[in-house]
Amino acid sequence: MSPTTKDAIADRLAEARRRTLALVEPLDDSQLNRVYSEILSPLAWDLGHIANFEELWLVQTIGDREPLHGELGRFYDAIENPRKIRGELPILRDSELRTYLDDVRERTLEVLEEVEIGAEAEDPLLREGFVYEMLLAHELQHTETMLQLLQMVDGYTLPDVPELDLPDRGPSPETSAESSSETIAIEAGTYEIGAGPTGFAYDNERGRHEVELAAFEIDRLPVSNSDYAEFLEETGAEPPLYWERGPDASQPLIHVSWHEAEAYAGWTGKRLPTEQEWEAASPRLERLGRVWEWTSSDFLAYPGFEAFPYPEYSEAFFGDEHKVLRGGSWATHREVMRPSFRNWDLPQRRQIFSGLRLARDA
Ligand code: AVJ
Ligand code: FE
Repeated sequence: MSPTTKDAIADRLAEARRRTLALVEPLDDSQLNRVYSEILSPLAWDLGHIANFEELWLVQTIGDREPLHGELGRFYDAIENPRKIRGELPILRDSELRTYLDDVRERTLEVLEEVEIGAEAEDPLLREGFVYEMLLAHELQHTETMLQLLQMVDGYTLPDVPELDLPDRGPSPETSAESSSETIAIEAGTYEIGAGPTGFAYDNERGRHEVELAAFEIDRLPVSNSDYAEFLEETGAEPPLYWERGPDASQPLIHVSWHEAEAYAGWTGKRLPTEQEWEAASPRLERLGRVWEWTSSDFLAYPGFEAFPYPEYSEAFFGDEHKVLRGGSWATHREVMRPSFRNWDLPQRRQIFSGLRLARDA
């Protein structure tokens, strides 16, 4: 692979890191170490985990080097260490943490010089630069998790830097009364679902396969705060998380659980789309990328699923416990948004940037 492509990878890794560091720049060490919520990690854990994941894949696995801190990696294993205990782990903190981030990156760049990452690379981890794409996606996904926690930090405001030019900070898109109730009709037929064989995608998006869908309708826009306000008034349901901060009526509803999304859809006489319906309709949907959209689907393996490169990324979460979300939110980097991307979470969660879009049988 040509040196410019390696340079491009190095630049993108640097850009993701600038985004990560810009997010925490306004905070001091005590805020990084503080446990704000049982369902989220202290920011210091996310930072150390980002570096440790990089060290594991780009330095140890690809570069065949020893880790910098021996057994430290086991405290950054997301499955071994549930979020509610992460504040008590002997993880790196303060200046040691910053040094670790820098030292791992230095070694990553050293290894990058040595490897062959072309389309013909023998190692499937290196083919088309897969492992580098995975690392980039991982860091960018963690910046979204960090933003979930940053919502809970009193007085936190996003630094005004280009790395954090998040869509939510732009002018709010106009919606007229008629456009918010418009639906798109999708014909019955066979649709292709999932990521194609080339280009970066997670294992859970493969293999691409056909599904038969009955005719259905789906809303052009996600449910708005003003739509939901009506529901709250009529039913006395509990408001979404952070509702008291004063939502802009025309903006998409955000911070609702799957249960709340289901209840709202039922109240309107419609329903949540399945993830297959969502993906089939995706080229025609509008206002994507402001809120994740809950679907009615459980997070399950596609036909012919093969775990790659490790079963703990997706396979460990398959089953009826987690529901799939599609699209992406204002906190999702555009580089990790794609129609086949499957996000998942527990149905009671609402600290995530989640809303919904309504569907119904035609
Ligand atoms: C895809 C957001 C559900 O946070 O558990 C981060 C992403 N995986 N590190 C998660 C992820 C490993 C994942 N979600
Ligand atoms: Fe992770």
